[in-house]
Order: sequence, then structure tokens, then C-alpha cells
Amino acid sequence: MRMLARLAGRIGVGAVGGALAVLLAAGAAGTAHAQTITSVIKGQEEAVTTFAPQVPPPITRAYNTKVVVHLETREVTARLSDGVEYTFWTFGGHVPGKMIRVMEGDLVEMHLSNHPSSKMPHNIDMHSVTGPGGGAASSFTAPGHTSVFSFQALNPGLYVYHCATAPVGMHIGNGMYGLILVEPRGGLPKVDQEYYVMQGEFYTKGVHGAPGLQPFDMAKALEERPEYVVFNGSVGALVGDNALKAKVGDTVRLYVGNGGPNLVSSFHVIGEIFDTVYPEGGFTTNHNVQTTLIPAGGAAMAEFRIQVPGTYILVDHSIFRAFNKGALGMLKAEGQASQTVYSGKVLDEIYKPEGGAIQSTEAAPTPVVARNKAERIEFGKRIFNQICAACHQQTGLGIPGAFPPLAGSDFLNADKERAIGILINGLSGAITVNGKPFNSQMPSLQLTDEDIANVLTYVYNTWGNKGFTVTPDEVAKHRKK
Ligand code: HEC
Ligand SMILES: [Cu+2]
Repeated sequence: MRMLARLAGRIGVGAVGGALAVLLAAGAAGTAHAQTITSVIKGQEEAVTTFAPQVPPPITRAYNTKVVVHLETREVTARLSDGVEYTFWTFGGHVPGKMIRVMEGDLVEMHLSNHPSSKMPHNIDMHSVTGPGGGAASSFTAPGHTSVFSFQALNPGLYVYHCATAPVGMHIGNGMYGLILVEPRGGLPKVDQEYYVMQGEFYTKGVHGAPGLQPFDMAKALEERPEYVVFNGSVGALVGDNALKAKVGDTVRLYVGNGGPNLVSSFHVIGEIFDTVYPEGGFTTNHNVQTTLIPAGGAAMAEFRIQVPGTYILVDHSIFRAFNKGALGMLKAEGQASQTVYSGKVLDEIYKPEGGAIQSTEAAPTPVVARNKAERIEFGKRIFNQICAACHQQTGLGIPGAFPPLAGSDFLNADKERAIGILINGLSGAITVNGKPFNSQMPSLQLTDEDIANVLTYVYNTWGNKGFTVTPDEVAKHRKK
């Protein structure tokens, strides 16, 4: 897909400012009712945030402070797998987003900036926040803007944060998630190695391994049928030279999150037993665990000691995801072998991912072609809900200042040929729809003639619009012009 629509940077700024003022007031007064806050906030510091698999250093101070966190949302095209690219929506430029570490009782001041090159507004819903929306309403941020809100980290634990801008599933599905650790007072037990691993699935138009820049596929997302299930944002992000590292004798703690958007992870390390698991990122501990379940939008900490050198394979034990969809990482441990603990020789090779070669190569089913106007409208409605509704909304009413309405649009109804052209080429520049100015960009959506005919026929025959029919022939003729 080419460039997506650039938003007018004015959406809901008034509302955001209002919510912000209220939230900061509540934070400053420390009026949380669920728990008694005994912490006194001394001074302030800038949070150390890290990209996976690195983890910010343990907190050594013995008092609470104001922790200032800067996160930047960015839409970046990057490698999803060998030969496969994807336009990720990110916190910080990579998937998963940067990891944040604070202490129970800290006052966390979030600064969320949306890079001016973004096409979409974004926000942040932090599961560590006590307050409606987890910060989402207070952090709705148009491209080129920054929002600020603060919260007190009342409950220790390992928490997911994610974007919660509509369509929420698409923002999460494009990679907008990360982890925040709220350390309990007194900290966590010391370990030798800490790593940040986060699972997520990607729903691409092409099948697993199909090359090129792959657009998001809403239909597959709705059916929860991802082409890719990966750790840390891409196939192979934790393999080979990028493998996690440890030495024999080390204790290792993995902070494992699951961004979803849909799947639950059966997280397992082949060849290890977790000595301790903090299920669901809370502070009951379980011991001697083989596989721990990590819900979508959840997390867990898993600890183990390395006794035998070799390569340990991180997987989602829903095993086709590991060997065929990418949910496979490695931890390489060096050191003295212990014949007592494990006698055999260690072979990396047998664990190599099977890769694309094993994929089914059956051709995609031929698309069903509409036989009459009623079918055109029916098929067109599906396309509308899958593709257009993300911006123009399911109601066709759009979003003031950002996405023009299609319902009762004088602009749409005035010129069918022009509408066909917009669907083929996209649209940018100043237009007026029902008296309201818009100056933004609609991407060229790379639809087939059949799909354009169907979606426009649906749009023209809904919400009191003019009732035109558009045929694939008309679209094809327009393309030749
Ligand atoms: C990524 C967001 C986005 C998506 C997806 C999108 N549009 Fe648009 N669309 C826009 C924007 C933004 C404009 C206004 C562009 C401008 O200001 O020049 C627009 C303008 C239009 C217009 C002309 C203005 C009007 O209101 O009549 C039509 C018609 C239209 N889109 C139809 C569609 C259809 C049909 C689909 C689905 C196949 C679709 N759009 C998908 C963002 C989008
Ligand atoms: Cu977002």
C-alpha cells in the first residue's frame, strides 16, 4: 500500500485538554480511593526506556519519585520476515514498544508524541493505570502533537500498554503494544540476565512468506487467522546473532508480554523448566512450570537457571505457530557442560524453523463475482466495513476535520466518474464536503475493479445517496484514461 491518509492535526484537541486538566488535578491531590497512598513523591527523573529484548535497569532508589516517560508513536515500514515488509504502527519505531520500568507508588508522567509523519491519530491505554480507559482518552494525539497525562503506579506488576484508537484491533494488530514493569517496593529478586520478549500476530493480505509490502487484512483479523505469529515484531527477531544470551550458572528472568491482538500464548522454552513463574504478571509465584499461559493483553515473568550450555528455543507451544508462523526465538547459553544434568550432545539444527518451504501453495480461491446489483451492494458492504470504515466510520459519517462523510455527501453524489478516480488513485488536497473543508489524504487502496465497483455501488445505495450502480467495466475504462 502507498502512503496512507495524512490527518488534519486538529482532532479533538479541546476534549483532550479538558480531560488532561482533570487527570492531573486528581494525580496531584493523590485522591485514589481504592488504596491508601502513603508514598511521598520526591524529585523527578527521566525514565530509562529500552527496546526489546533489553530491559531497563532495576530501580535502586528507596523512595518514590515523579518518573517522566517520553514515548513517540511512529508508523514505519520494516521487515516482517525475509522478503516481507509491513507498515508497523509503533511506540518508538519498533515492535514491541519501548519497555518502561517504575516503582510501586511512583507518579508517572506520560508524554505521548505522535510523529508528524504519522497518518493516524494514536493514544495509549496502560494496564498499569487506575482510571477510565487507562489513559486512552487523555492521550488521544493527532500527528504532530504531544499529549501529557500522569498516573500513580498503585499496583506492582508487569503490565501491557497498547494503543486504543479506533479501530482498536487494527492499531494493536499493526504492532502498537509494549510492557511497563511496576516493581514492588524493595524490588524484585536479583537475577543475572533480564530480557524483554513480546508476542504478537500479524494479519497480512498475502499468505505467510508472500513477498513484498503486505497490507493488513481485516477479514483474517476478524477470523483470528494470522499469517504470522512472532516474538519481538518479526520472524527471526530472536534467532541466530539476535538470540538472547546467558552463561551456565546464570539466573534468567524473561518479561514476556502478549500484545495479541487475538491469540493466547502457550509460552514455553524448549529444554528448560521455569523455576519460578509470576503468572499473569502478578505476584503470586508458581514453581516448576513447563508452559505458562499468557493471555492477549497480558504478561508473565518466567525465571530459570541455566545449568547446561546450548541453544534453548522459545516457542508458543501452539506449535504450528512456532515452526510455521514465526513464534520461535533462541537463548544461547555458553559454559561448562554438566554431564550429570544432561548427557547428550546439543544440536541446534534439529530445531531450525521449517520456514516457508513447508507452506501450502494452494492457489487462493477465485473471488466471487457479483451477478446483480443486490450482490454488488452485499459484497460492497463487506469491503466498506473491512477497509473504508476505519476512516469513514461504519455509519459513513466520517470524523469532523479528518475524514469526510460519505453519507449524504454532496461531493460524492455530484460526480460518479470522480468517485471512481478517487478509489483508483486516492485523493489529496483541499475539498469541501457538505460545506465543511477537508485537506487531508486518502491512500490509493489497491483494490480490484470488481471491489471498487462493489464498494461504490454499496456507498451510492446507502445512507440516502444517489443510488448509482458502478460496474467493473466502468472502473476498467477509467483506469485506461
Ligand atoms: C486511511 C483512511 C481512509 C480510508 C481507508 C478510506 N478513505 Fe476515503 N477519504 C479519506 C480522506 C482523508 C479523504 C479526504 C481527502 C482530502 O481531503 O483530499 C477521503 C475522501 C473520500 C471521498 C471523497 C469525499 C467524500 O466524502 O465524498 C470518497 C468518495 C471516499 N473517500 C471513499 C472511500 C471509500 C469507498 C473507501 C473504501 C474503499 C475509502 N474512502 C477509504 C480517507 C480514507
Ligand atoms: Cu494507534
